Amino acid sequence: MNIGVLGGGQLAYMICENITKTIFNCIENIYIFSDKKGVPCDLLKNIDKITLIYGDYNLENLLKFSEKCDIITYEFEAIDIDLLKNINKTETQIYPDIKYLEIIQDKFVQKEFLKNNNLNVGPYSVINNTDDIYKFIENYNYPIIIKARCGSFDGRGNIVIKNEIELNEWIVDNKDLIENYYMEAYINFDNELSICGCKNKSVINYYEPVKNIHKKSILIKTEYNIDTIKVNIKLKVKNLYEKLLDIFDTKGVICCEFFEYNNEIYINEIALRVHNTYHITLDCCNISQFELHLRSILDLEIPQLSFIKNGYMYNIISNLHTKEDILDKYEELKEKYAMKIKMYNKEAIGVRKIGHINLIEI
Ligand code: AIR
Repeated sequence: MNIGVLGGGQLAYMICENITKTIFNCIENIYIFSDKKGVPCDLLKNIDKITLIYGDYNLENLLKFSEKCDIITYEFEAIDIDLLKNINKTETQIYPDIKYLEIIQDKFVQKEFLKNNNLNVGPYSVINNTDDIYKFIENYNYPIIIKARCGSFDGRGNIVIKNEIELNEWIVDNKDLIENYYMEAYINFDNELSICGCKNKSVINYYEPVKNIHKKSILIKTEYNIDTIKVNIKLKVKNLYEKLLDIFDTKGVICCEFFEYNNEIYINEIALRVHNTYHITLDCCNISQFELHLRSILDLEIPQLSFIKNGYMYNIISNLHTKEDILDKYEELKEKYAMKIKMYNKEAIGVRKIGHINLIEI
């Protein structure tokens, strides 16, 4: 079996690092496609069975790439869907199925889809003109959060608007681009949670939910401990995830993020890929989400997913949450937790995830 991965960032890097012996034996090659050099996957270039292919994301390049692959997966979502539809016309399979990718690529369309399928989401609205924004604020009041509909992640493209002055400024700066955004009421959540797993041969497998902390819309910490999340909330998260995977019926890891507010949960966002909030599985679970993803797309057996250790994951984020910040926190925890540092071979440009640290309960 020849596998292709679109994207050469840290997620692709960790997928490839988690090729276990069983997986290694059932693949001939893994091809990684990246539109630039200087990416985390560059580190894999001398590894047996792994080949890096650099080029622009255009039809010619991607069709050539797909000819080498039986299965293609992706490690980021902002890929031109029309290019992928062309690959879909060939023998090569893409997982997760791009009909779901098309839905989630536009975060407004994603919210509409979830709402229409009776899956709980918070208040949101399209922005066709400034009147839409004023009306929304009349209903929900400040603050609101304006989000880029397409192409953004890690908090990029999210703007919290706290008052009229900030709103007017935003309108002036974005008046010609207003339709590229949609808005959400700011949920003053009690917790942010996520869950991740996959569906194979009609069976839905998932890890226990985890609790997350964000700063400026970017994940800085994930926590897993049996008692962290209330039992009734865990149940709601799992039920909602099962409903979601009944609809998103495809191979590959799918992650869902939630807000917990007043004993209710609301879907914040869905990712059709391995996810930062489950990097903790690398050191605290029986198998990692990366191995799970490979097993899922290759139709290999999926064991019951379980946490075998409590732990934390801290993101190392340039100009926001540095390695030193985390090592300072570790000083107080080092009696109880082992530490594993993972750097991604990325330059510290702007606010950017460049590594993570897992703390594993001893
Ligand atoms: N990524 C994809 N969607 C969300 C995230 N965080 C990962 C992928 C992608 C990398 O982030 O691995 O390649 C890009 O990060 P950056 O900082 O280079 O933009």
